[in-house]
Amino acid sequence: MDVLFLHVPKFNNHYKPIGEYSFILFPPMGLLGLADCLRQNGRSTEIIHLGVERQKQGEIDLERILSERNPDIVGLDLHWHFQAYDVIEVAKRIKRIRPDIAVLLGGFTATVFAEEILKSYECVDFVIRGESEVPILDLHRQYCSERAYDCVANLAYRSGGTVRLNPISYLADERMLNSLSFTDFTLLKDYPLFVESFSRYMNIPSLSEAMQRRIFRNRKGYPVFLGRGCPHACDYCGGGRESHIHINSRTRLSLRSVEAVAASLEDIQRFGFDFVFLSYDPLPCTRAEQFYLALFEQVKKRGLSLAFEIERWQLPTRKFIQAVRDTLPKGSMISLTLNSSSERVRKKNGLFFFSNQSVEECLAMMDEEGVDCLLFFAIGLPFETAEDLEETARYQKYLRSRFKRVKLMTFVIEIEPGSRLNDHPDSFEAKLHRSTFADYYHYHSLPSQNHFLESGYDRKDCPKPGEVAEAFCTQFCPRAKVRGVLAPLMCNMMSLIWRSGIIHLADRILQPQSSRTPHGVPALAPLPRGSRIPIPDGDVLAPEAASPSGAGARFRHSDSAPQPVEPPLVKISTKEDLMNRT
Ligand code: B12
Ligand code: SF4
Repeated sequence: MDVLFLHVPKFNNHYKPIGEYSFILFPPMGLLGLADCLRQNGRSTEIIHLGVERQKQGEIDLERILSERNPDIVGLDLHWHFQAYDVIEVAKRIKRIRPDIAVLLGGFTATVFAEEILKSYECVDFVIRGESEVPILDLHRQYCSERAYDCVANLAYRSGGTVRLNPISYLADERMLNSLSFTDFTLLKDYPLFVESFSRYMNIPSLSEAMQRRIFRNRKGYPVFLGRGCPHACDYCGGGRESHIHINSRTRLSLRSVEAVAASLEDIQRFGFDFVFLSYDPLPCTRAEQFYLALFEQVKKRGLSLAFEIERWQLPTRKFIQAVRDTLPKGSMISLTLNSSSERVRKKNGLFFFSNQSVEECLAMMDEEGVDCLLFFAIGLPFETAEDLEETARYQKYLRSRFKRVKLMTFVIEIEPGSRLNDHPDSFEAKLHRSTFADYYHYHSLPSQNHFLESGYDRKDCPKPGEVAEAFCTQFCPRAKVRGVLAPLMCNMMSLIWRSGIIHLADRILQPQSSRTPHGVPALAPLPRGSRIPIPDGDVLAPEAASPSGAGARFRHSDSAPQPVEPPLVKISTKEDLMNRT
């Protein structure tokens, strides 16, 4: 096989009261597109989701996977920082088993930390920074021929003991995005199991699917790919305007056509999902609504029965709300993001700005028109004082009592690599707990961390992370029906029940035939003994990387790494260029 992709979820997570579960179950939307691009250009490829593999086989047997497929390159997506530890562990195992196979990483987090990763982890050979359709084809061609990597756009690699970062000169254009399929699930091994058990945010491998459905009451959902780039600049986001410029060199939006998106929706339904989310809304309001209304017509024309969750980044008009009600299947809803009840906090964090009054007018319209709304809040934002937190809790209570169709969901904000908050913490009066890849690797290696409650930074004159977590438990937890001190009490009780094993026992009695992984069994088997090349065991850093304080080594970007002298050969990325090149 030419390129084998492995999607590695974050395996060990604890979210009281639930205990052991896997997270990051959706691969990046672009991964199916990458595989399709390789296939359209005559390369053999496949995606294996290691969560699905573990559920199907009871274990992840990398040795068998690699010997059966014998790939030239294994590509691991490292899009979300949550994957930092598990992806590196899989990369190490691949190199132990088959040092001859090239290990390639890509995605947002791999891009932000490309240099550090290549300096610190010998098990990683390449990182493609940013978008990757043409670069991955070029990389494969070079890997199988003269190995002249300086002409592969966006590629980061080691050469002569240093890390080279080729310029990020490849960016997909609209023609490229419209010509690829992002929903051909036949490229994903065992896709029916993915649809059934991984098309949601969490999976508990030690419980049967039937029991999990009882707990989560989930539908089988999938995000449809609409386009790339973002014109907004929410300061906590690692995918806003500036992040896209720094991370992917993307200064503009590239959107897919209505027809291409409608075809994806048809695929999503055909492959067995019953719910789709559109979590991307970067156009100005009028243009966005034109796009959606044309898409809704297609949904009606094609007789699709998928329910929709449409995340709007601006307040929708009455016409749009009515169109959701009249053209989309039952169960569809709109989601909006308010973050904080404080307009001051929202403004200071560069968040979408609409007044509370206009939000309430919009919620009233949805109530009148009979359309459900999911309203997102985030706590732990820079400049959010204890009073702001209390006010947000009060405001939520008021919204709940006034609007019957609105559901509220609150998250603790978390530091994201590549965000403005991450890159300029001083401007936000914040002190970061993690900023290097080694920090993320270490943090995510600790299974008891509850990342849902942990922002990863301290703020001046604002509640401490522990206080934010406590406020979340007592005032904002979406699972608890009660508020105040009773909420954590109930949670502790549930946690005890979970740990007593009663739920697992009941599950085994009710579903004796279902496959599940026994409690406490690690997702990845221990490393095989006797590797042929030395693989660092942990975050082994370059000697110059030790922190001046000596308190834990920290990576520092080195200015000394020589850059390629020649400009890159790949400058543009239309579909025709691609066809001519291969
Ligand atoms: C739409 C979206 C979603 C959708 C769809 C996600 C998906 N499956 O891709 C949903 C709603 C499901 C979602 C969920 C989450 N998201 Co989100 N999401 C976005 C959003 C708005 C756009 C995504 C996007 O356009 N990606 C950009 C394109 C470039 O990526 P792509 O096409 O998928 O992949 C290309 C490259 O990344 C690369 N690549 C990807 N994989 C690989 C692998 C290899 C081997 C190679 C070579 C290349 C490569 O090549 C691809 C093709 O060119 C971004 C913000 C933004 N505006 O970008 C946040 C963003 C990506 N999400 C983010 C987060 C944190 C999350 C959640 C963890 C939130 C949470 N706590 O639950 C979850 C994760 C859920 C999961 N994986 O199971 C962060 C990631 C930050 C980080 N560096 O870790 C972002 C940046 C927003 C933020 N808050 O900072 N998200
Ligand atoms: S959070 Fe803000 S900056 Fe990030 S993708 Fe959404 S709109 Fe863009």
